[in-house]
Amino acid sequence: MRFSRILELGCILAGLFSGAAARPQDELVTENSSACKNPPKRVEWRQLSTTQRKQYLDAVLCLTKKNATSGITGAVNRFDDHQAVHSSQTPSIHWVGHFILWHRYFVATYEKALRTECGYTGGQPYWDWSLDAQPANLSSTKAYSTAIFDPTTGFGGNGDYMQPSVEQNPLNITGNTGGGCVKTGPFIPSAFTVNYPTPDCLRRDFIPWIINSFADPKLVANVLAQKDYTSFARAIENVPSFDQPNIHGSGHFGIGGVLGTIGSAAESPGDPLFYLHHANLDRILWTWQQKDLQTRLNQVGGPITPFDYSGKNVTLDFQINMGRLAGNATLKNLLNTTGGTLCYTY
Ligand SMILES: *[C@@H]1O[C@H](CO)[C@@H](O)[C@H](O)[C@H]1NC(C)=O
Ligand SMILES: *[C@@H]1O[C@H](CO)[C@@H](O)[C@H](O)[C@H]1NC(C)=O
Ligand SMILES: *[C@@H]1O[C@H](CO)[C@@H](O)[C@H](O)[C@H]1NC(C)=O
Ligand SMILES: *[C@@H]1O[C@H](CO)[C@@H](O)[C@H](O)[C@H]1NC(C)=O
Ligand SMILES: *[C@@H]1O[C@H](CO)[C@@H](O)[C@H](O)[C@H]1NC(C)=O
Ligand SMILES: *[C@@H]1O[C@H](CO)[C@@H](O)[C@H](O)[C@H]1NC(C)=O
Ligand SMILES: *[C@@H]1O[C@H](CO)[C@@H](O)[C@H](O)[C@H]1NC(C)=O
Ligand SMILES: [Cu+2]
Repeated sequence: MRFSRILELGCILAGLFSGAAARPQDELVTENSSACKNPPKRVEWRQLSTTQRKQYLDAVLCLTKKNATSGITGAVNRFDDHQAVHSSQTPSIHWVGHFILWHRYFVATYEKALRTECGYTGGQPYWDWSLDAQPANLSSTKAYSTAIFDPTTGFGGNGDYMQPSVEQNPLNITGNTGGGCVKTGPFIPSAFTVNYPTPDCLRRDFIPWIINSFADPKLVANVLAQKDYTSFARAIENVPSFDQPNIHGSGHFGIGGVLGTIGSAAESPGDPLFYLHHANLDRILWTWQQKDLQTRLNQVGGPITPFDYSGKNVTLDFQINMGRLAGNATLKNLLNTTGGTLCYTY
């Protein structure tokens, strides 16, 4: 299994930092219908005006100026807090039945921080990469000239090319074009540091063939065609191999490649683009749910332990933990995005 490195990496990091990790809050967050009156609407990045784009990017930078509260060693600010919580749970939240709902709660928790702590008034934007992929020309770099990478109104672009060492590329991923620090946009080294687990610049490492094949609209259609939650959850991650594309890998490896921040399983939320990538995956879940709400607001499944497809499955009362970022929530509470535990729509 080629991706096992990713899990191993997660285990190593979790082992290193678990001693310092915050204990979860005692409260259990439950649904409260009166708590969601005006759900913020999440829109595609391109639908925001340039003023709104700046407001969003400013709110992200604002989070980096507020002191950490997660209690996790190495997290300096509120942006790092989120990355550190993801990192500490990496080995138990991927290739499991709760993968997509854990990340749903995670993105919503970040969105809430932007809104309540940094005055952002919109919903968490998403990046629909399937609009940019060129599956008929895998060497095309067109996806990287889209608005999201704009040097002044977007997140900036690629890093300079660096040749990865054999150790840095255990999965033998081909075709990386960057790996250095991001050189344009709001997250350049003079303005932004990825503090956790050790301070570094934000790195990007575009790989055209991955964005063009993994973000193929046909793959999205296949995920949306799944008949039940268990098969949906499995289709969105697919198998851990670069020989078989999966839409979850599109943003991670099309942007993060071998050396980029968002290509690291544990540290990927160190790239602010992570939240736009995962909001799009969440939108795909939401879209799938809309096709049969009665069933799809009440159904979960898939393994509790990564890849354990014949073992125990998650159930509606399975609890998701956000460290000190938010209280525990059940999967049942996370199926409805306007149920009160969550409050947003698309
Ligand atoms: C929160 O969820 C975690 C993980 O599912 C669980 O281990 C923990 O006991 C829960 N905490 C509370 C207070 O229920
Ligand atoms: C439900 O949410 C409303 C509005 O936020 C709040 O006033 C009320 O106390 C909440 N009820 C419970 C039971 O938490
Ligand atoms: C934030 O942390 C710094 C460094 O530990 C400290 O000097 C400062 O007082 C803190 N600010 C607030 C508002 O707590
Ligand atoms: C494919 O993309 C490459 C790189 O952008 C470009 O040079 C080439 O002309 C494209 N090929 C076709 C058939 O469009
Ligand atoms: C990557 O390449 C090295 C050297 O050729 C090889 O030993 C290793 O098994 C390859 N790893 C994978 C995951 O294919
Ligand atoms: C978990 O779900 C899978 C797929 O539906 C099923 O094959 C398996 O038997 C279930 N596991 C248990 C322990 O019930
Ligand atoms: C989600 O929960 C809210 C609050 O309980 C409820 O009003 C709404 O109908 C639910 N959504 C769906 C699609 O059932
Ligand atoms: Cu993740």
